Amino acid sequence: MSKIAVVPGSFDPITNGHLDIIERAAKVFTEVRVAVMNNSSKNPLFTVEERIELIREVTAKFGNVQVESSSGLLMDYAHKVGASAIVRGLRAVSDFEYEMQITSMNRMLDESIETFFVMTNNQYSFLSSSIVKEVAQYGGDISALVPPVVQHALNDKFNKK
Ligand code: COD
Repeated sequence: MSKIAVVPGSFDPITNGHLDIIERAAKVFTEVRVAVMNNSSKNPLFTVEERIELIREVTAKFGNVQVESSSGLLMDYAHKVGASAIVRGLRAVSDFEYEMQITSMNRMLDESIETFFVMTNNQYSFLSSSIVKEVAQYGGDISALVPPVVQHALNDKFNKK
């Protein structure tokens, strides 16, 4: 039986931490849908299309990962694609409160879809898209934090500004 998991996020841009979670999900589930949620409360550096393209390039090697965007509720999207699970990454205790809040809300919206938490590889436990953008903006070395294609995209963004 096919088991579909959704890995949702902003992915502005995708980092090695995100990739680690997607890879772990792709090993367990038949199909993974990475959902770039068009979250109006954030002011993104990359357009949704740019984020999708970067994620597609770095996840193509897994074979069972599809990338799409959605602008509504996550649970509506998950229901629409027939997912049985949401997979989220946990970095540190500080992630727990926020994750508990959104998971409880999502469960109220649709009890049939379970949320699973995957602990990141220790080497990425400090990593976030915001940190990567800040270091890249001031010319720091981010080669250990993001795939090369993302590093180039960040350099292009900041060199243009
Ligand atoms: N290691 C492991 N995991 C990581 C790392 C890392 N270094 N960095 C990030 N992650 C994980 C995060 O914990 C998360 O699980 C995922 O990767 C994506 O992270 P982000 O930061 O790109 O995305 P978020 O957390 O901003 O995504 C929030 C959503 C967009 C999913 C949320 O706002 C949402 O569902 N919006 C849609 C509207 C909705 O349905 N709202 C109701 C629920 S409150």
